[in-house]
Amino acid sequence: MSDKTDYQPPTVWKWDAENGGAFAKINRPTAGATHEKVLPVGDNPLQLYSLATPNGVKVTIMLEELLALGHSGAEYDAWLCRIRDGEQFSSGFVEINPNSKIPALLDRSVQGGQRVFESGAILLYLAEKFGAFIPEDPIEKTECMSWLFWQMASAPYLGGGFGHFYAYAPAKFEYPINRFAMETKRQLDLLDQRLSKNEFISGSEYTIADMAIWSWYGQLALGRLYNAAEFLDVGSYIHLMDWTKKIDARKTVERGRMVNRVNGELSSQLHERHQSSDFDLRTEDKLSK
Ligand SMILES: N[C@@H](CCC(=O)N[C@@H](CS)C(=O)NCC(=O)O)C(=O)O
Repeated sequence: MSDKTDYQPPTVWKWDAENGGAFAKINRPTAGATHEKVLPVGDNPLQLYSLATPNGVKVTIMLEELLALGHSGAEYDAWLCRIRDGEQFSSGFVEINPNSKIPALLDRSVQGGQRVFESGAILLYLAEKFGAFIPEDPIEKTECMSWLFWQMASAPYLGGGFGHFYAYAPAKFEYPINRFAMETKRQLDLLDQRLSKNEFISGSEYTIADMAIWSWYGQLALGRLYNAAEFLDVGSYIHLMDWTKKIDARKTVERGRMVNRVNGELSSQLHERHQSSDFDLRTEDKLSK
């Protein structure tokens, strides 16, 4: 182990705002709004405030899937929330998500407006509202719920654990990288075993569990997260890779990934989405001309 340190925790922890990590500027030990700002609201029933991280993308994929099935009630305005600039701490955002994290949804089709936060809760809310992408069969439905909650509980080890120490921490520390690489590979192996016997995560149907898990583990396997595909030897999880590629080929997934995206090719960035034609007319390459 190369992480020799003479650090001794003090009796009472104190906030060191300059800890050097990639998110030092926005992290704070307190909750609540830091500034007053009203959120924009569009004409569609659903208002989404988000960013195209894995947690954001799982919701935009679901919305695009619902629209592709013909559910016009799923029309949505997607507004960009730049978390690196602290926009999740505005008073308007905190009203919709007191936890100050994207994604956050406001359903204006409900009397008085219904807020929904936590990406898993948003997926479940939409699946139940439209009766889609959640199995009717009680056994598959229960599997779907188990895997959806599995994703919500497991991805913090991948993102906040492995991803943070492998890609974002101010230095490469062997102990946490080893610990979280081991756990991430265990999770990948679990999914690979599940997918060796089932076409989709909850069984025979494509559901919100696939959308949630693909957004993290599928994108990791495709080398889109933390530049870690080789380090984690993702190609060895062959069933996971097959499932990943099959989902990646969906038009709805391509669209969902573009919404609220602020990096990559300009033609793949749709900062705000208000209607379906925006995918053809309002990507950053077109707006910057
Ligand atoms: N469990 C939450 C996690 C959401 C989350 O961690 N969002 C991140 C981006 S992926 C965020 O908004 N971070 C801003 C911050 O921590 O201040 C969910 O699934 O909705």
